[in-house]
Amino acid sequence: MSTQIKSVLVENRVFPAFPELVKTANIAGMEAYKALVAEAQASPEGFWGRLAKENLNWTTPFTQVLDESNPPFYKWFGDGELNVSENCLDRHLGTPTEHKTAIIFEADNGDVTQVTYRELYNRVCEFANGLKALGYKKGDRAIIYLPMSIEAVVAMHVCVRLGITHSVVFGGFSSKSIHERLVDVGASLVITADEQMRGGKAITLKPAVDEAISMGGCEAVRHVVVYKRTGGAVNWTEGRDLWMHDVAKGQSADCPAVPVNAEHPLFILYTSGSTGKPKGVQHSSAGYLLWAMLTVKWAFDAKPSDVYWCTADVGWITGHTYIAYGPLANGLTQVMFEGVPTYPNAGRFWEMIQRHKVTVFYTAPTAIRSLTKASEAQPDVHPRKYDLSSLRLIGSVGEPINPEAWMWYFKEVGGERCPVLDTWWQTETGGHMITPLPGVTPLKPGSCTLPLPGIEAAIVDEAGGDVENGMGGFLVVKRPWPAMIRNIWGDPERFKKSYFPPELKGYYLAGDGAQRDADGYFWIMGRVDDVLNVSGHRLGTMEVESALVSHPLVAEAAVVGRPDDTTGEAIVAFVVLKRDLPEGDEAVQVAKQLRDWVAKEIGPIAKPKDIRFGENLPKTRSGKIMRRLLRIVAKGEEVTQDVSTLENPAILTQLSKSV
Ligand code: 6R9
Repeated sequence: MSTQIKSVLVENRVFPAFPELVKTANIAGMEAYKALVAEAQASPEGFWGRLAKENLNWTTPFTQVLDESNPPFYKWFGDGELNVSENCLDRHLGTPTEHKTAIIFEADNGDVTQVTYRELYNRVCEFANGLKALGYKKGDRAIIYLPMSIEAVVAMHVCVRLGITHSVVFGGFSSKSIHERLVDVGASLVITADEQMRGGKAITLKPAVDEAISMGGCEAVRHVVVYKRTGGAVNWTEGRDLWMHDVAKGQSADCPAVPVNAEHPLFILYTSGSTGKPKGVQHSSAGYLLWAMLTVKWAFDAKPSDVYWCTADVGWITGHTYIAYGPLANGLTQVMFEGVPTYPNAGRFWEMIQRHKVTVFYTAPTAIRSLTKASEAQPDVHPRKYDLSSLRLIGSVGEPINPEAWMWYFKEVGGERCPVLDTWWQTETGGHMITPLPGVTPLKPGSCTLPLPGIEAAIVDEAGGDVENGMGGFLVVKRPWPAMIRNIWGDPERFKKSYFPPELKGYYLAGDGAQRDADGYFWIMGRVDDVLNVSGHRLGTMEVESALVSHPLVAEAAVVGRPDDTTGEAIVAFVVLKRDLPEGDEAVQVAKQLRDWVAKEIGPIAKPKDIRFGENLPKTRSGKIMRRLLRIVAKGEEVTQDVSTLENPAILTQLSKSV
């Protein structure tokens, strides 16, 4: 852990909030934001209690807002009861939203299916009644291994409606990952599909579930319910395997939601830590829902006329909060997409925005960077070829968005009319934490700007002391908030150790390095373990990457440290160019150009010692660059670790060659 992470990233451009949004947004203007911040500071419990009463439907109202008697095991609204699915579906029945489109689903091949809130409710109820008939009940755990589909949202709500805790496993994960999660949560139910469609190809799902169960230790599993997506051949275990449509067939379209305690585990979602096996992040029901609902209302400025589209997969936290729960609680119409951004061509996202008249678009920097690259190579799929005039807000999540990518997104996708919402948050935080608000925040490319009302984010040193603006440190949250992680499933000790280290005064430790500028804006510098120390100078990998990416030849770059005898650490840069892979002398030339460029942008200290060119970078299926692997490759060592979560394992060989 390092204390003096020094940021040398300088970004002076500021884009004031658009006047129209300052007038009409759900939080309209800086004064309105400051009033909420002040209300939360004056009385956190009064603030959260008011919002929980105003926004959620309770079957049993709470009398206590926060129970802090056993930190960090906080309880929010702990004697209240409600049901999250009821708060997303039933609440709209009998209102104008009942017959509004809830989901516009676009399949990989372009087929479009739509459901209204009423239809979604009916489908959830029929399936829930079917599961009830099979004996599933509150307290059970289910693994969901489904492709992006209306059925995935239905399956999540079916569980929640019955008080079953779900754990969604991303469709790209291997049988080994499913097995680990099955065993860890002690699931009695698995909901999967025969296959999924991606980029014109059918990819099987059920065989991975069959294999996972056969690995043993999953005796609790009673049924595998299968959604027939393609009709591809599947092996069938009689008695255990059931078709989803058969489970729902003939069931009543009304299924009263089971009230659960506010703290009832809504879901467990696994995320990788820096060491050890993935952590089962356990979320609550009421506190999580409150934040999912409010952040969609505040950051995405939810309006009844919106067509909202979050491109994340439901297998990630973004797909939970910003597809399955937040938008539905707000009664929004949302687009859901089965396929990949590059099929049938790299204009797919823009074409879909045009087709469905999307108003709010939320995606990841990695998608933005790769589509920038594609549209420069193929002018036909450049965003300017499409009518994107319906857009009013564009968001980003998952990693720092470098100023160059931010500017491209702002100009080419948002037409300089739409604020870019760079939302910083984590699986553990449940929802947005530090993010611009469309009607409030002047934007600076590359900064996630200011914390949301009620979120006491700060930058501290390793003793938990505040660091001054302009100095780097650990990003922490000083007070508990309703949507925070409640536990690591089955491992309270690891929960305490990972997130509330004793030296940090009980603050929540995010694991990211960050700094604030003179205006109090937050600049995320990447994971704390991604901070480099070169000759005693500390540099965020993000800063070097930003410098590289701002070079006209560079599409994408990842930077890691490698132990070095003289400088402590040396910088190794993995670079994807906007043109063909350079060879021989040419590669040497380009590498020199890039080194000089970085020296000019940041300073000679940031010059990468070693530059490697590749056609792509190793990424997880959620699009995160796997720096852990790059560090091994940078050292010239062989990768012996499991690379099964990697999108493109072959790329490692290419990147092992120095220029
Ligand atoms: C929502 C999500 C969390 C980590 C987080 C940070 C990085 C996410 C970011 C960002 C800079 C942003 N991260 N959003 N870094 N700016 N706007 O991605 O959750 O998968 O748990 O990842 O992602 O490093 O700590 P998760």
